[in-house]
Amino acid sequence: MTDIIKAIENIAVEIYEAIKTKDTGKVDSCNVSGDVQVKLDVISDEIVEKHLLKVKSIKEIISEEKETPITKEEGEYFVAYDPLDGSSLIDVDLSVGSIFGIYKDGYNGKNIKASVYVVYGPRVEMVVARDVVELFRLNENTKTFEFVKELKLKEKGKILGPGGTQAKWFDFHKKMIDELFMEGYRLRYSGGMVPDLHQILLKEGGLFAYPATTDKLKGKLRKLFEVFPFAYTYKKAGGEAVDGFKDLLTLKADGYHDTTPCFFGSRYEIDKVLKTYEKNKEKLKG
Ligand code: AHM
Ligand code: MG
Repeated sequence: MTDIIKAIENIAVEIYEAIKTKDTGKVDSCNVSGDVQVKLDVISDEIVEKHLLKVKSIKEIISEEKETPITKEEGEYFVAYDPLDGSSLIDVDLSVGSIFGIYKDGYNGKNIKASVYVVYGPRVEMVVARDVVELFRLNENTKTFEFVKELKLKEKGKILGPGGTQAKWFDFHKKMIDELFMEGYRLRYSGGMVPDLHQILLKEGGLFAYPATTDKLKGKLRKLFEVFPFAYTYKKAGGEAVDGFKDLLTLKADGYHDTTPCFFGSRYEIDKVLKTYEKNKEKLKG
């Protein structure tokens, strides 16, 4: 596992360099989920692949940018990654990130053993979740990551990141979000789940929601590359991660690019989500 984390540190340094120096434009193709790709998606994907394939303990890798995995002869870990999450923000110079889920025996929620994400912001930070959740910061002189502190969520936060097209929200979801704002929560949503979830984690509480919508009952965010890794991080930090009804890490993945509605946060907010969704579960059917 340490060798995988070391490889991710090297990947982060290289992707950050690419973000600073390469073209921010689009390519003519879409990825397997139909998202428009930018050149940096492709470059970042190549950087991750190059480094991870050299790691002995890795058996298989699968990228959000690719249809199928690459399998090796040796190794025990399965790594699912989103090389450049939030890349639609690259041309407006907002923060983006890389996400890695490290699995054993396949890619279901219960099989995730560790998760790592990197935020490319004014500074580069890396959060590693194993038994505990630790924050590291890139020292630009030495190109190494230095330990900053352990991260823990409190029972309740003050900020809210409500994703999904509002015109397509279910009425009960809209009411829940409105009630949270009326309780005093403040809006914090950039459109990049890495910086948005990083903010809630570092501010020690709050709620990020990417719900089912009337046009997309399974939400947008992908289980393997985005949802399971962050669910693991939030749970290890003392928070909760649910699909509205269940712990996200009890879910199976129906295909590599399967999506799910998801909510990450501290206990108070997730409790409200669970109660609201239980009361309204019939409305989500058909
Ligand atoms: P991407 O992997 O194509 O970048 O898409 C994932 C991103 C997340 O970072 C973010 O939370 C979400 O898409 C934003 O979606 P929306 O534009 O619908 O708010
Ligand atoms: Mg993504």
